[in-house]
Amino acid sequence: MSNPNTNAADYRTAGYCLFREVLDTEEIRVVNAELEALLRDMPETLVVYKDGEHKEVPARSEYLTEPHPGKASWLELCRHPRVLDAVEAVLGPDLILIMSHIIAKRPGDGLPVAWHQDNTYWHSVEGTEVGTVWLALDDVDLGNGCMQIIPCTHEGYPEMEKVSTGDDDLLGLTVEVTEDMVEAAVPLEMKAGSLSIHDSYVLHGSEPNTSDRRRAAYTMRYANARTVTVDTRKHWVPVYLVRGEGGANAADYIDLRPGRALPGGLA
Ligand SMILES: O=C(O)CCC(=O)C(=O)O
Repeated sequence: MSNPNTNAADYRTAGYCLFREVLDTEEIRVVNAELEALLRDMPETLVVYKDGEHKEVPARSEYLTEPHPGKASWLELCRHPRVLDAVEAVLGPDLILIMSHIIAKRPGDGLPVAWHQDNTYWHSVEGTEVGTVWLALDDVDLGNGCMQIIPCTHEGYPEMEKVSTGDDDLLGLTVEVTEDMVEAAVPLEMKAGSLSIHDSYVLHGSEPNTSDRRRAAYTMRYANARTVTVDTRKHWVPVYLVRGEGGANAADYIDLRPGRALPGGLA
């Protein structure tokens, strides 16, 4: 197992870090029961962003985007105090939740995710202090297609050009990487309940799941509300203030700080 960087203090230079055992076994069991329900009720088609456009495609368990605005349990997970403590350690005390996505690769079937940066997909988000929590819902390793990161590739915040993969993978798009870059990639192997946080500019991706084990993760995306603004007229889901102060666009965000009730009617 090679996870050389597990320290929040290295996040700024490496572009990622790991927090082990953030959720306990019982908490993960409850989240996985919710996931099973979602998988059972999956519609035949889903609208996803693929090949540079939104399109309707046959549903897959990698495409479960934005469960949080419509379901209390996913929204509560996004403001779980221990998850937010980890986010605060890298992004500071003023935090907005901007998106989430369940990416579950079935045994022997999961789609690969080609090398990419996140930021170039999010035109409604302005600023660099944006990070994704990747919460492992299963034990993950190279065998079942864990996420891999190319450290330090966020340096200078480059906006890399996207090119078609011409292949069947999650995004249909990738960026040009050198052999040296690929050799530097770090597999983020971890147990269910652990999480990594990666910068929105750092290169990352994953291989298909060729194992007989599922590989599921819940990605929750946060930003520093002081330095990042989200144009909620263009953004496709509500933005939630989950900790601290909301900054210049605070009036546009839903207040979900500790003690605040969930939006009306959410079960
Ligand atoms: O789950 C994966 O393999 C990739 C996740 C990813 O690209 C992301 O969270 O930004």
